[in-house]
Amino acid sequence: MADTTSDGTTISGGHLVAKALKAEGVDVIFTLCGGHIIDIYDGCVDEGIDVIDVRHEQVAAHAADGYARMTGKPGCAVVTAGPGTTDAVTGIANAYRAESPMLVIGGQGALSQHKMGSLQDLPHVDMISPISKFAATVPHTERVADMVSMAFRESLNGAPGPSFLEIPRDILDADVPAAAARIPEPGHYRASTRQGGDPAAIERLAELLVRSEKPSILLGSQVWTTRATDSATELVRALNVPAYMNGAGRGTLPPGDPHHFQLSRRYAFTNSDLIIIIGTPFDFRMGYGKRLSPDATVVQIDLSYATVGKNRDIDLGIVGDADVILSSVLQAVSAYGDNGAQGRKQWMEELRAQERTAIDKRAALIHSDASPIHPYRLVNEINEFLTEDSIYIGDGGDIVTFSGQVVQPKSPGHWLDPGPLGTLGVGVPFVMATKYARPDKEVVALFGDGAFSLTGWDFETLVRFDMPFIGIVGNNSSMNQIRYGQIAKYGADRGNVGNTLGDVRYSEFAKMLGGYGEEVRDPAEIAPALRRARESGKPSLINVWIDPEVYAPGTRNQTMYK
Ligand SMILES: Cc1ncc(C[n+]2csc(CCOP(=O)(O)OP(=O)(O)O)c2C)c(N)n1
Repeated sequence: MADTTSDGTTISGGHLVAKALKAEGVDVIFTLCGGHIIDIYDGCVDEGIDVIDVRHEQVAAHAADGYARMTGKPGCAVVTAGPGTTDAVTGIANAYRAESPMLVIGGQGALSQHKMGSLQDLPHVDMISPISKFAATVPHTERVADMVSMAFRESLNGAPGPSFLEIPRDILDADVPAAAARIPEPGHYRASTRQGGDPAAIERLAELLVRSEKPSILLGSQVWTTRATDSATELVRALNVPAYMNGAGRGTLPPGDPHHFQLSRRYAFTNSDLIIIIGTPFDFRMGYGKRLSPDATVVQIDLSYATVGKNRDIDLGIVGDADVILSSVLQAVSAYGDNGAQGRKQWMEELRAQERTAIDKRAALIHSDASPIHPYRLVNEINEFLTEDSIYIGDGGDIVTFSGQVVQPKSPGHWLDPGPLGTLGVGVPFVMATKYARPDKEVVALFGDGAFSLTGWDFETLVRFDMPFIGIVGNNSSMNQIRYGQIAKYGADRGNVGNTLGDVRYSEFAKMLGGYGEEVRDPAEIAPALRRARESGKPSLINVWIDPEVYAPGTRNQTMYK
């Protein structure tokens, strides 16, 4: 603990917030202004913390989430009391389900007017407690920095997630003696080690792997969260294990790597004798674990004790950091003279044949010349456009389901999707966070026209902060993922209720706000338009007119509800 000064100087609550953010390494806040929070801005000016001001608080919260995913550091959004905080709720909820560490600071009426009906007074903490890892009111100016660091510690406890602090107006405004305010010292206010697994469990997993003839491994989001890319890659290569990737784990292995598999997961999980699930829960994306062979030995590794063994029985559960655990397993495996890698060649070939069959099945659609454009053609063009330095963001329904099958990020940490909350509208804020955190990277974002509309006005913020990116709208003038299920259930006559949109030329919207835009109706024009967007050096929207009458296999099977 280090008191900044003991010379009698005073410091305000707003400045204490900024000092605590600085101690955490936060270099930017995403925010929309309000009278309750102006003192925080003043503190940020002094501490050299950037202020990115957006047009909707949902965007601020999603951007804080995206920043955390990109940097590995908690993100921060600052929003005003009442509607400012309620607007941010969706972003907090999304980060909660996606296990993304961030702090949202909300304004509040003055404590001196507590429960008197002050402007924008709401029970924020009660509202946000169930969707955060920690939610509290700061009761005294002296406690401001201490509670900010407490919120960060809680955010990073186990599987990470969002924290919320409400700081009343008079607490932010007041000055206290600097010596009385605890300002925790960077690196000294939480554990300095990562959580490793039980050594006996590591030995057991090494033995299971060496003995397995048909193993498969799923590298989930926590592989990226814990930066386990190298240890995971080394392990699957050393042992010759097929790897599937989901969520932020996509890109752990580069496309073309012999251990990289994508389209044969169901076959692998039905036929494996050993299945290792790393850093992803048995939620709907995993069919609640029901699609794993009942005969397989199942191992689950997760940062959260509460996730391991949830919804499906397992044979070995290890709680801890994926990188630490996989590195230890690698070491344990090296003790075996023969790790069985050669014996798995045939299993790998069997899976590769499954992948080839799946690729052949859709080949005609991938190369379709139809207009309106087939979504498979669009997502394939995008996949071919991506470089090792392109970070891909998906925000939409059916079109993003298509892209999940075809688009392969070329590098780790180069894939962003909302996560299990399935929140439409994350795209523009994720672009903002990514361009802030990694200005050296190209950002390519695919939107559904429905999804883009939710937070699209913040395209203007991207223009204002000079954040060039390549945006593509897969425009079917509908909310197709929902429309499909409605038509299937209620028939064509009644199925189009509440799910159709206007024919909006999003290229014009981009141009109106100072960006670059093009309309594309001919599939041969997709690639040239994407290249021109890249060359424009501006935030861009390429509005691609896709066929509203075709649907992704995942949508047709309604897998998300099964
Ligand atoms: C905030 C939010 N509201 C509603 C939904 C439900 N929803 C899921 S997919 C979808 C349709 C999205 O339409 P669009 O982005 O145009 O993509 P498309 O399915 O047409 O490809 C909707 C409304 C959601 N996931 N998130």
